[in-house]
Amino acid sequence: MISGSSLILFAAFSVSLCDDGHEMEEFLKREYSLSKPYQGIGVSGSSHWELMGDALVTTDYVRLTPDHQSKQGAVWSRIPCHLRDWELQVHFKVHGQGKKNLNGDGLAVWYTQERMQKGPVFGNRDFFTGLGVFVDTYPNEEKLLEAQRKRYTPRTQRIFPYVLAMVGNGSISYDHERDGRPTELGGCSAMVRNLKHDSFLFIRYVRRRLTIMLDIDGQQEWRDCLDVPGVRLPQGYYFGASAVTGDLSDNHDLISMKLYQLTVLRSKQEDEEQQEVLVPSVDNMELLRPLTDAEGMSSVTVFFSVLFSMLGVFLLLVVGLVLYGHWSESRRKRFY
Ligand SMILES: *[C@@H]1O[C@H](CO)[C@@H](O)[C@H](O)[C@H]1NC(C)=O
Ligand SMILES: [Ca+2]
Repeated sequence: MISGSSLILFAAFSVSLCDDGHEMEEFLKREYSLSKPYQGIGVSGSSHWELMGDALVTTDYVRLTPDHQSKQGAVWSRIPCHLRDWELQVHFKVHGQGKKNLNGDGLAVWYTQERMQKGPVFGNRDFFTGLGVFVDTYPNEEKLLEAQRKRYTPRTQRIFPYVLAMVGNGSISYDHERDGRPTELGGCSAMVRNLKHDSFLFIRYVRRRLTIMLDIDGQQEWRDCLDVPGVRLPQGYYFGASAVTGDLSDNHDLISMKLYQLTVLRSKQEDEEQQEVLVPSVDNMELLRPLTDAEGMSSVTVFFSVLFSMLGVFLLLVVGLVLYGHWSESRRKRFY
C-alpha cells in the first residue's frame, strides 16, 4: 500500500515541468534518502543516517517521539548535500491520544549547516543556519493570548496544525511562544493528525525558488502551501528531521524521506550570474520582522479606523454646509 503509492508519486514526478516550462528530470539519491528497511540506523556508523535523543527505529517507521510528555528526538543525514536543485518527499504520520489542540508540539524537517544538536526548535537547536519546515501542531500564541485574557484578533488567528517555513542565518531565533510568526516565510493550515491515509510533505528547491506542497487528503494530489522565489541556500548542508513533545504529546513518525536530484537546464549566463551563497537569505525580505503595533492592527481596528474617518469627512461636510448657509444668509442680509 505504502510502497505502491510512493511508486505512483515517483512515476508521476519522474519528468515534470518547472513553472517556466523547463523540463526537469528527477533522480532518487539513495545516499540522502531514508526509507525501509532502515538498515543499520542507530546501530552502527555504517548507515547514512544517525538517530538522536528519544528517536527509535522499528521495521515500519522511525519514531522521532512517542506519545509521551517531554520527549525529543531526531534523525540526521551524515552526508552534506551538494546538489543545487532538489526535491524532498517526506512521508510522515502524526498521531496520538490527545483531543483537538491537546497534543503537541510537532515535527520539523531541516536542511541546515548544523546537525545533531538538541534544542528548543522542535527538538533542534535555535539560531540554526539554513531551512526549517515545521509541522506545528500546537497553537502556542493563541493559548498565550487566551491566558492573558486578550481578545484574539482575526489577524493572527490560524487553524492548527500549521505548516510553516523559516530561513535562519545563524543569528535569528525561532519564537516558540508566537509559533514562529516573526520569522515565517509563509505557510498553510494542514489537518495532519490521526489520519487514516498516508500523509506527505513535499519540499522543492529549484533555481532558488522554494515550493512546499502537501498530500494529506489521501487523493494522491499535491496541494500548494508555499511558493517563495529568491531563497538563497548554500550547498553542503545536512538534511534531518526532529520532533518534540512537552506537556502535550503525539507520536511523530517518519516513514520515509526521499531526496530527488533535479536536473535543470541553465543558460551559460545564468550559470555565471549565480555566484556561491555563503549565508542563507531571502531576496527582498528581512528574515526577522518583529511585529510593530501598526503592523499588528487587526482587521477590526482597520474597519473602525475607516468608519471613523468616513464619519469625520461627513461631519466636516455638514459643518461646511452649515457655515456656508450662514455666510450666504448674512451676505443676503447685507444687500438688503
Ligand atoms: C541575519 O538576518 C538578520 C535579520 O534579517 C540581519 O539583521 C543580520 O544581519 C543577518 N546576519 C547575517 C550574518 O547575514
Ligand atoms: Ca506551536
